[in-house]
Amino acid sequence: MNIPSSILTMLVGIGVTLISLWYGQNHGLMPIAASAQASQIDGLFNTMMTLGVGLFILVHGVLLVAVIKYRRREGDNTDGPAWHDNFPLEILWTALPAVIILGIGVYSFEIYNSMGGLDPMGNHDHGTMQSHAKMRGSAIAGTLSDTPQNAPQIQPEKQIALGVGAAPENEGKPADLVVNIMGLQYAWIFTYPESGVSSGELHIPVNSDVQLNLGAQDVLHAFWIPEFRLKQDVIPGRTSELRFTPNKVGEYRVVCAELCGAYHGAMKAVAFVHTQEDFDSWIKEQQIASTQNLEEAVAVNPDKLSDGEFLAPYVRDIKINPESLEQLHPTHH
Ligand SMILES: [Cu+2]
Repeated sequence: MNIPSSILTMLVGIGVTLISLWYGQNHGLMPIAASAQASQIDGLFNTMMTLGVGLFILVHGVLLVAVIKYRRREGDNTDGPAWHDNFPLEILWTALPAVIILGIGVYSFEIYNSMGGLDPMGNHDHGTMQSHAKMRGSAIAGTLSDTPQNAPQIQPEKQIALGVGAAPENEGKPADLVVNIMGLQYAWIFTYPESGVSSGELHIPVNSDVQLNLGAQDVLHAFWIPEFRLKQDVIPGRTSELRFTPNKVGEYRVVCAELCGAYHGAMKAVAFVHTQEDFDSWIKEQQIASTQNLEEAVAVNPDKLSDGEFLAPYVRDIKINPESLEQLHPTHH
């Protein structure tokens, strides 16, 4: 019995669809999702994976069938039929990708918006050159809030137009925690403006609305935490922003995703997502450690000491006895 080709085509279509749908959800290519925003990105990725697998099977299936079915038979040296132009087919293979690409475009823009994506065209900072010059000269500890003197006064929230801002439901609300991040060859420096702590690691409490303000001191870097599905270029002289909600306690890698120099590959840091209590105690520890360092720093700072205090540690080393004094002042006799 011969199966009509339309039924065969339909069965193949159903099979390809089922395989693509299954693989699109079970590819296991993504690391664990550790932020509230990650599931949306995964949704987009899975959709593209589903379409990609379907197209892959379709294209390679047709190739395989053609290779087997239309192979040259023994003793057949004739030319193949010279046919060209299949108008309906051409319409199909032009329209189908167009619809798919448009759909993915609209879908991804929708996700970017719902995550709080910022409009790069809204970035009106005319003071880029001045602020760049200023950033170069500033010390590592320079804060990201440094604004160039002669730059036009712009509302800070208007100036930041790179990255991901507050999700629509958090719009207008200040974030629970703000961390300023400075990228430099070859490290990330994390400062916590509220508590004055600075660190080489990112520590954030779970399920809180976290805002990262990102800047670069020297060259382009890119801040990337794969588990949060967030990546943002950091640009000297500009501040970019990432706002998100970490939702899994754990330790994640912070990667620089922009080739920034010879030791770019070593530009790594760790992001710790803590429970709120653990985070509070970490902040406290850091504050105690930094005040201790500060006290030590004051103790060796000569400006803050009287001459006696300053010389005290040295006096012990100078062995003064009457004979040496005599030698020092021979003219007094
Ligand atoms: Cu880098």
